[in-house]
Amino acid sequence: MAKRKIAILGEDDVLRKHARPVVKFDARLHELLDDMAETMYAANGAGLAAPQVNVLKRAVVIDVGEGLIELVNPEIVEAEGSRIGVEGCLSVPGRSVTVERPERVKVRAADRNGGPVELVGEGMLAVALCHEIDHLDGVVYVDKMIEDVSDRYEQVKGENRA
Ligand code: GNR
Ligand code: NI
Repeated sequence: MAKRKIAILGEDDVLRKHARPVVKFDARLHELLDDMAETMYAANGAGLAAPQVNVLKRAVVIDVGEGLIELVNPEIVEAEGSRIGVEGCLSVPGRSVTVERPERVKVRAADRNGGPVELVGEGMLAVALCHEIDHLDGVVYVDKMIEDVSDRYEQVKGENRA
């Protein structure tokens, strides 16, 4: 396992690109997922998407305090409700902004071996799922900003897991 460098908005175009579906569930993918988890935990993050480590593949890791979740080719298939919360992003250091997200989402994905995964997330997990899946489409949370609250909040990262 190795920690990888996190891409920064404004410095790395990779954060604005569309990531490609994973087709090979091989050792290279497993190494990527292992490295993403290590990088996320080292940065105290609640999630990380592959484009944030310069890899344009549809893979994300999440840990909102309930254990590690790995999702490959994730898709939101249902969303309901709405909440406005403060978010931060490891690729946008020092900023905190409020964003509207669904209260509950259902996601279909593959696990690291290509097996089917279905998962329902509420609250902070729903936020993290939406935030990470947005990264796969070149969308960064500041695009959805309602209000910049950087002056009022320390940057929200994993320590602020709900
Ligand atoms: O560490 C992170 N914390 C966080 C807090 C509120 C909403 C979303 C997040 S995700 C973020 C890590 C990150 O940038 N993932 O892409
Ligand atoms: Ni992010």
